[in-house]
This record gives sequence, C-alpha cells and structure tokens, in this order.
Amino acid sequence: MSSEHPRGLLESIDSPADLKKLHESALPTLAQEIREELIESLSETGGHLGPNLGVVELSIALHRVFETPTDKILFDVSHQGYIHKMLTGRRSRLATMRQHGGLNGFLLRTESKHDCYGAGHAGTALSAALGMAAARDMNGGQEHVVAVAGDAAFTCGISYEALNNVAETTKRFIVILNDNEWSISKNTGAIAEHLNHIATSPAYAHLHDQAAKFVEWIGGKTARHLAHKIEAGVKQILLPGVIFEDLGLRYFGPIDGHDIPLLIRTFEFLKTQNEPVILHILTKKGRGYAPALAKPDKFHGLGKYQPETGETTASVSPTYSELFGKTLSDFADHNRKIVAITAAMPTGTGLSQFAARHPDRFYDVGIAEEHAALFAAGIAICGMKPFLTIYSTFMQRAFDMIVHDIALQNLNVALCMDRAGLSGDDGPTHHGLFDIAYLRSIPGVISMQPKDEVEFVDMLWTMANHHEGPIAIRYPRGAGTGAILKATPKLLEIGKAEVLRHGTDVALFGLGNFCEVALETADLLKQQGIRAAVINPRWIKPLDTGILEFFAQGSKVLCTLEDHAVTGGFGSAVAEHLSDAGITTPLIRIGWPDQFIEHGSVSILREKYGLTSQAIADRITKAFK
Ligand SMILES: Cc1ncc(C[n+]2csc(CCOP(=O)(O)OP(=O)(O)O)c2C)c(N)n1
Repeated sequence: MSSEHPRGLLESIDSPADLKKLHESALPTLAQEIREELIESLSETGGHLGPNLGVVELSIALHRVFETPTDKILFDVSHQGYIHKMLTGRRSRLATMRQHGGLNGFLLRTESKHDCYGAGHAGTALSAALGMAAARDMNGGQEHVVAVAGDAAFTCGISYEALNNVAETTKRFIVILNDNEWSISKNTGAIAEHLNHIATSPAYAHLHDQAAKFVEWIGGKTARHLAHKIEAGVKQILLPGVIFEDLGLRYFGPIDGHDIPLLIRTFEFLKTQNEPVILHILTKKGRGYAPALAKPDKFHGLGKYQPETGETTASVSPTYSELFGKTLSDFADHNRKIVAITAAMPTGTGLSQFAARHPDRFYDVGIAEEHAALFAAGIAICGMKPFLTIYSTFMQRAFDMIVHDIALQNLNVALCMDRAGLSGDDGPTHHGLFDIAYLRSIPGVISMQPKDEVEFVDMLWTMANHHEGPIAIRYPRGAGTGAILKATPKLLEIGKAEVLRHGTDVALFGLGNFCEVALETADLLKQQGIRAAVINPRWIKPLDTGILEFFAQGSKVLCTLEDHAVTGGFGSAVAEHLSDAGITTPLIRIGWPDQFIEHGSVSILREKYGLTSQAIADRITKAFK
C-alpha cells in the first residue's frame, strides 16, 4: 500500500477516452490500482472510503461504455463519486479531497464538465435524471441518461415519485441500483428486505446463472434478448413482486457488481433497449480493504486513519451528538413517553445508544425525513413525546411537515437539529445554515441553542418537560466547550436570556457556539478600551425582548453573532424587533454571508468570512470609532 507502488495503468488515464484505450483484460488491474490509491490517499484526507471501494468496478465499466459529458451519469448523494473524479481528469488532486480549495467530497457542476449534476442529499438522482431524459427527448437528442443510486436511496420517497413517472415520460432511461445492503448503518425497511429477498433467492440465482451462461455461450444481441425473455418470464413466476417491473421499468439482475466484463456487456446491452430499465447490481461496501469490510458503518465516511490497519485516533469526546444520545436515553429510563426517531443516521445523531437501551421506542425510518416528521406527528397526537432527530441540512426536507402537520396542529414534537451551523469539510450540501430562518417564521415553534454542554442537557430536559406544542433545538457538529456536566438537569425559563458580562459600550449577543466567540471578542475589545456586555440569548424564539431593549438602550452598538446564514437568522430576528420597537441603536450582524459557503475546515472558513473573534473585534472597533 505504499506510494512507491507503480500505478502504471492509472498513470496513463487522464480522461475517459484514455480508459477506453486499455485492453479489457487490464481493467481488473486498474481497479486494484484505484483501490490502493484510494485507501492510501483517503487515509490522509478522510472521506467516503467504504462507498467508493464498493463502486470501483462499476465506475470503470460506466466510463468504459458511456461517453461523458455527452452521456449523463448522475450519482445519488454522489459521495461515491471519487473514482468518477479520478477517471475524469481529477486524479492528481485526490490528495486535496475535502480541503479548502481542493476537490469537493461530492460532485459539483462547477468542478468538472463530467459532473452533470451536483448532490449531497439522498434520493435526488432519479428525478433529476428523468428530467434530463425528458429534455433529451424534447430536443431529439441521442445521449444516454444513467442514474446510479444505492439501496438506501430507495428508502427515499422521492425515488418512488420519480419511478412513478418514468414510464409516461421516456423510453430511454437507465437506473443502476447499487445494492450493498448498507445505508450508513445497515439499511432498514421493507424495500431493503425486498431487495435482499431477490438477491438471496436460491431459485432465482440459479435461473440467473443459467441465463448469464446462455448469453456467454451463444453471445450476441439475440441470445441476450432470448435469455432475458426467459429470465424475465420465470422471474415473474418466482418473484411476482419485483416492484420495478410493476412500475414500468424492465428489471435486470441481480448481477455481480464487481465483475467488470459482465458489467460492460450488460451496459452495452442496456444501451440498446428502447424501454426504461433498472439494473440491480450487488456490491460490497469497503471491497478490498479488510477494516472497511469489517466495519462498514465506520468506514462509510471517516477522518484520517492508518492505511495498514484502518485505526483511527480517538476524536474529542463527548460530541454534542453523543451527549444527546446518552441524555435522551437517561431521560427515557424514567419517562416512558419519550420516543426517538432518526432518518438513517442512528450513529451520526448519537441515537445508537438509545436504540440499544430502548429498542421498543426507537425508530430508524430510512432516508425519509418527510415521513419521519409525519410519523412523529402521529406519535405525538397519541400522547407520546417524539424527539425527531435530524441533521439541520436534512431537516430542510421536512419543512412542510413542520409547518402543516406539526406546528399547525400544535403537536408536542421535539425537533432536534444536529450539525446546525457550518459542517466544514462536507461543504455546501451539508452546512446547517438555514434552520433558524426556516423555523423562525413558523408560528408557535419555540427554538433555542445552547452555549455549552451543561446548557444543552438543561435544554433537552426543558424540551422533555414541555407539553404545549413544538419545541426545537439546534446544536453544532463535534464537541462543545468541555463544560463539566451537573448531576441533575434544570428547567430553563422559556424566553429568558442569560447575561454573562456587563458593559456599556457594546452588547454582544452570542448565540450557541458563538457565545464563546463573543466572550473572546469582549476580551479583545477590552484591550481597546471598549467595554462589552456579553449575553447568551439561549432562545431564538421567543426572543428575550426585555434584555434586548435594556441593552439596546444602554449601549452604543449592538452585535449579534451566530453560526447561521446572516439572512433570516438570529440577528435578523433582533433587527426586526428593534425596528418594530423604534429602537435605532446600530446593530452589527455577524453570521455567514448570503451565498453558499464552500467546503473547508471550520477555522479556515471562519477566517475567510470574518467570523473569528479578532475579525469581529476589528469590525466593532471600526464601527465604534
Ligand atoms: C436527505 C439525506 N438524508 C441523509 C443523508 C445522509 N446519508 C449520506 S449517504 C447515506 C447512505 C447512502 O446509502 P446508499 O444510498 O445505499 O449508498 P452507499 O453509501 O451504501 O453506497 C446517508 C443516509 C443524506 N445524504 N441525505
């Protein structure tokens, strides 16, 4: 696994055209070289190792048969697009993966002409691809449109909304279902079972082998057609429930997704079809790397590791997510009404612990945020207390359900938004920078953000004991300030902010993780002779308008600080109140600017966008003068 390894074949590839020049017999060696390079390179940068190791052969075969950028290949989520990047001229930048100024960990339209569609959220590939197929048909084009989606993408409702429309929309559409049985954790639900049933049915496997051998033996299009007809006919008898056929897509498979010649021949065949098709391939997440095969969830996406062993250095603990899982499990020991819901992120949200301790009150609904929110609504109506725990960026999916179902019916649902704020190296698809804006306008939704771990636990306790409608919390990725937890949590008074320091020149309202930044800023201002008050607002809604007006009247400048888009955020709420109350004290709003923020480390991005305590202090000093 050393970098001294000659990667002769890879060295010769700078574009899909180069790949097509290789003899087919060389492709398994190329796959091996790609694996080695991925394992080595990602050990330094981190990234989605397991999913990519699973699609090495698939990516090679796709680029061998299809012609990007003319043909369109869309990867669902696109976290598995690293090999696609390597084969489309970006291999030399692999070492810059997920770093500021380097390759994005997902596909980006701005990064390459071969990335016809950007993504980061699951379940988008089929609908977008169908749109491209429709546009192609309208324009009289000949190009192929291929959507590559994992089995977990088929737990997303949107994938079925797309499938529901395929047959009526186009005759030329290729879906590749990459089935490795894993989402980030083990895939869940009836569809996963259905796919598993197909993949493991001995009768069907035998039949399929016979059909494949028949193709091998006779060769040629007619034979493939015949074999397919026989297979399809019997398949209907054996597996009458292959749902894709009922939805109007001709189903092929399952085939071995690591067999390059078979993939190539199958794609060549699918290209000739004049009907929508879905090819079911079976792959192994983490293929070729024992540590990733042993722990598919850990190696789905991770930071640096030892390439020889897969060992990682222990991260700073506890993270907010871990603390969330533990705290909610503790509360649930004494409160039978507490229920935890995740949409395919049991580990990421810290809820695996809850699942282990309270399996009867834990639900992983798959990548189905809209369903999760409605499911929580139903649970709440019947008197239970659901904690709907979803990353801020994915909660965007459930906006209508929060408005129309949870808030309008004033249901007692706790909305917990993990990864609120900048997510860092995952980039714009994953930053949680909009949740204050989208929740703040919904009547009756209380929302808050803790300044540290102690307050976090108090807030969760307050949420568990709130019985008058929706209540939301946002908290950031990673660890907090290291505050020592108390033995017992306390109830917080809703809408009451906390004054941490008094000062009559400037009042700094530092929300959540930016409370610490506000305290540092106050120290820097002090060196300039500027006396700053620091307030921990705690509540985004309802605002503590009493404290706000008090400091607005007693200070020369107000400043809000938040890990959120400045547009529509906490500072906007403050500005609205000041305006309504006719208060004209100047207000500086610190937050992320009104643009999509690129990927990179949090420290680099805070520096770049003026969100460090030094930059904030400089801005305030300037305003002050
Ligand atoms: C809307 C949404 N919710 C959650 C996620 C987090 N997420 C990223 S990848 C993934 C699992 C994807 O599994 P699958 O599609 O089967 O691909 P695999 O990684 O197994 O190749 C999840 C849940 C997401 N990207 N988008």
